[in-house]
Amino acid sequence: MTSNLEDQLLALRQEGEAAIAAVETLEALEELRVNYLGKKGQLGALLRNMGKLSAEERPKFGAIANTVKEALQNSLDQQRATLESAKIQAQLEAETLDVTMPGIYRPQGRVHPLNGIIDQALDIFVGLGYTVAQGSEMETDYYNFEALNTPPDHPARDMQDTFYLPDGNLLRTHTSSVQIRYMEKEEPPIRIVAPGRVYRRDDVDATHSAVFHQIELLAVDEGLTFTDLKGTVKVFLQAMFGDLPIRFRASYFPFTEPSAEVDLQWNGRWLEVMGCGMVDPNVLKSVGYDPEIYTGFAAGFGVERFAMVLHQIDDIRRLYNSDLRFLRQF
Ligand code: 2NL
Repeated sequence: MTSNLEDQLLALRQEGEAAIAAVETLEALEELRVNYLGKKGQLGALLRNMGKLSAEERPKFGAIANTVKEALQNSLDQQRATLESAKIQAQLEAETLDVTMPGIYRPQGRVHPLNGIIDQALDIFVGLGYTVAQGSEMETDYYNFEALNTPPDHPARDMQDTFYLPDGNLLRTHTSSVQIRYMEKEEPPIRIVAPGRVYRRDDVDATHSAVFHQIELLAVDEGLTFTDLKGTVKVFLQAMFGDLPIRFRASYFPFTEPSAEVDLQWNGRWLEVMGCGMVDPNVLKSVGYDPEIYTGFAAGFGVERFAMVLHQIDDIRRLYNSDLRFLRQF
């Protein structure tokens, strides 16, 4: 009886150790533990037969059963340690970062020269207390011309100069329309700067484009004079171009009176860079401001022209080609 049970114990140990050594996953190992050492496991089943043994046989059998249990437990612990470290090793290998691998090339973009000029100009005006205003590129005849004291027979209204849309609207020829809409909504004092894309029916050449960019500024308050205009324009131009001489030349715009053109001495030559003037009383009236109380000044310039002067660009079309060999220079 004893030897039979003993043989079964030893066979269980041998079979168990072999099975444990062969197992490849922690989950399968746990199944084996339950199978051999668990409450309803094989070792327990053999131990339940101990009752059939004589009083002398029992301690001997019990001692063997203990060594078998310890041996199996040892094998389980060992195999668990082996599998766990193999698992960590595999994870480490899978997550390894080879810092000597070449990186992924991500080309870096940069600010387009036109946006660079716009950013610079807006920064200067914001620094002077101006608010940036923007609006639609499609406009009505009223906001683009009529409210700006531009009579129906003015050459700017000619079909030859303006893009009219089939529905009677047009593509704005300046950003002044943004300023008219702003004045309609707000009361003085007003200081705004309006950057944006504008459209003219020009033949395209080295210095003309049908689509270009303009920045206009407008200030309306009690007591503003031409001196305020001159001071503002001078501060702005010197911040953009450096401490160079400037001069004002009398000119004409329908929406300002008096009007002037501003020249800048650049590389020893006088260069026309801006137009400006005191807001015509008719423009103030059209937005409901009393010209007996308020005066205003306004100015406008082309962004492309500034970019061409500052970066020595010889052809306006280079600004629109998106040729990286050109754009990388800025
Ligand atoms: C230029 C000249 C100018 C203005 C724009 C303006 C706007 C309002 C009222 C009065 Cl709402 N004037 N704008 C005035 C003078 C000149 O632009 O050469 N632009 C490229």
